[in-house]
Amino acid sequence: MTEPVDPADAEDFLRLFYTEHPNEGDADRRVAWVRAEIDLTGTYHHTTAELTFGAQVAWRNSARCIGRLYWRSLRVRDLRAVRTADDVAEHCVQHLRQAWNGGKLRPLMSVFAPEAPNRPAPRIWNELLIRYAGYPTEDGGVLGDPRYLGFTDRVTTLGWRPTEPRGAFDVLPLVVETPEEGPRLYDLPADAVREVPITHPELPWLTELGLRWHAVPAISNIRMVIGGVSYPAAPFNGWYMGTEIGARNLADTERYNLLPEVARRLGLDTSSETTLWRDRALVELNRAVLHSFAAAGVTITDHHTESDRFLKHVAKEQRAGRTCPADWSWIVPPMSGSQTPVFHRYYDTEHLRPEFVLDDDAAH
Ligand code: HEM
Ligand code: NRG
Repeated sequence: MTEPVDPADAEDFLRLFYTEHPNEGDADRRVAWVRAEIDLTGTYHHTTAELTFGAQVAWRNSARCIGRLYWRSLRVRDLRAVRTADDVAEHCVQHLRQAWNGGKLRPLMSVFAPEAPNRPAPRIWNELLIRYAGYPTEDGGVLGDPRYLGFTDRVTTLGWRPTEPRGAFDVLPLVVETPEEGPRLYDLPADAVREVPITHPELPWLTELGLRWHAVPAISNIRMVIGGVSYPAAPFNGWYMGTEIGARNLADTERYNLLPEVARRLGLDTSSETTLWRDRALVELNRAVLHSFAAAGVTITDHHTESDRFLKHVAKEQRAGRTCPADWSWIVPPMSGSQTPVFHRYYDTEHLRPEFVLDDDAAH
């Protein structure tokens, strides 16, 4: 059961809000009000301005995120009154449509009800709103995304049936759980799931591989904690950095594992690691991802540009008198690390709040 909010956590956040909003008036009055509210109810309500700022700062404090230069541009949908599974699912669909914005992706967050003492909140089981199913095949392999074998199995047990014939890019249903209703399944409508077919600027055969990826990366299982109040369902999105798709999702041996096939089609010598066939195939696959998103008019960024922007952000934060916590092992891109400026330095690792927290039990 949810513990009451610690008034000291609330006060820390409110003082930060008023420090960064000097025109908003008197911090002491608001702190006194919130302390009384916590005494009475065990929790308190953020104003919409506090919620928006709290979400922006949770992003600003995300040590693993290279995309933080634009933290102030995050738009927040205040959906704290939404409680039924049907409504949560419908608002997630609307979130995807608004984030899409005709291909010019908008950083957006939808905040559903927070946890309160004796009042558990809705939860979204999916790691991201859009993910592809993984199915075991008869020859011991996997069709689709191997990372979601377990999740696909769980939703199948709950009653989900994929459209036949099954494919490598079948969009999984949303699973929304409320205390009253238990877990419920929702198929996403096609117009909420924008996808980009992967083609290559010079290699026509790459199109034949039938690869695609979804345009909007919307993390949906990370808890946001602001001033002691916990928001377990607050899906958010920005846009992709190409390497997330080309160097991880499509390339990891535990995911789509496409480098052997790309290397074979490129005619590379795969008999020895010293030919660097993996590295050569990786570059072409990543060029294809960036080329395809650009051709489709969908926002994406490359790891060199994003690394530059991130260091601009760190410098800007320093000028504002703040530290910028960063986790080197997440910030450095998964290819050509030493060719990006983020590789060649250390970062502050201090933990700051408001924050995003990945619960152990959230990894469904
Ligand atoms: C992680 C880029 C927007 C919060 C990441 C990662 C990248 C990235 C490359 C590492 C992902 C991985 O290796 O799996 C970007 C870009 C954005 C953006 C290019 C464009 C605007 C956002 C927004 C938020 C956010 C809007 C929240 C409001 C996070 C968090 C993580 C993360 C919490 C860590 C995820 C985890 O622990 O699994 N981001 N991001 N990012 N980002 Fe961003
Ligand atoms: N690597 C994951 C997505 C993680 C978050 N990345 C972002 N977030 N770009 C993947 O699906 O590849 N964002 O909010 O933009």
